[in-house]
Amino acid sequence: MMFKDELDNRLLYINSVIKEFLPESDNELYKKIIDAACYSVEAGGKRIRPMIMLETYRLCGGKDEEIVKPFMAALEYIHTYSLVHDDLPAMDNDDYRRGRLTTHKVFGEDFGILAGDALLNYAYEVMTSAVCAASPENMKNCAGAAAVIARKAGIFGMVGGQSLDVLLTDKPVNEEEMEFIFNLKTGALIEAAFMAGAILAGAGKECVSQLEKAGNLVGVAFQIKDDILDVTSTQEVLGKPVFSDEKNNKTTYVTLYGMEKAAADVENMSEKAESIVKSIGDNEFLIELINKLISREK
Ligand code: GRG
Repeated sequence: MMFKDELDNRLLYINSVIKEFLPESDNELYKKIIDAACYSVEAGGKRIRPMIMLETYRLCGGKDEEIVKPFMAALEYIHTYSLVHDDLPAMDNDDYRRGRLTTHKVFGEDFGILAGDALLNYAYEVMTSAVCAASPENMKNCAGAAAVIARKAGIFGMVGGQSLDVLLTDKPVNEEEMEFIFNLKTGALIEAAFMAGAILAGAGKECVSQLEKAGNLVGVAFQIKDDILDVTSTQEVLGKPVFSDEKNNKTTYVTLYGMEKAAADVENMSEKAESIVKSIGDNEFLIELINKLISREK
């Protein structure tokens, strides 16, 4: 099967998993918060984090895919909460996300905050329920996956990276700070995806740590690519092309290192990530997915 068809098949499956665990209630009094929380999740997205998690579970010999499902859904809820909060007026103040109006634009700023809070907490509810429901032989792996996701989403992960990013808004960013932000803000949740799949499959410490490294390389390459696309995709304003770098006066990987090094680093990092994956096992789809993420044009 062609990669594109496989990708479409997996996307359909992952969307069904994400939908399966969404919160529901017949009580009308919950309606607005559930609608606001589900709105952003149902808007779609590339779903790369759950997709990667399922593939590393397979790569590490996992056989019962039912075990991974709640963790795939939970990681996507956490990612979505981060986007909902990132779009708020106090942060990036964006009106559009995933091709639709942002959550706070539709439901109000208060419910933008609450929808993010709801998704984050609900993700932990889904994961801890899965830990409690696991058979004795799976319980340790499920708890391990939940712990990794919690750490990578929090202070020592995405929230830590976003915090430094916010602190340095409109300030010059040095190499060390940029590395910190990239590793944590973007890298951490992708590392969590690589690691959680492996942990759920019962992989050993060394293998999980190798996949953490691969996740970091993919996450950072993904973010550098994002910065490259910011420069190459121009926007027409009053008939004149405007580069996004000029719009927000932001230090990016490209402004810090130049386009040539940025492109070379992306290639280099993805090659390293691919060779780590290949050293662990055979998963052609995961290799192609890594390639696709860094060669994307939007
Ligand atoms: C608010 C705690 C908190 C964190 C926000 C994710 C994030 C941190 C900010 C979004 C801004 C941004 C450009 C982050 C870099 C990572 C990135 C490209 C996120 C978008 O992820 P995709 O491309 O989005 O996977 P989809 O919509 O496809 O799921």
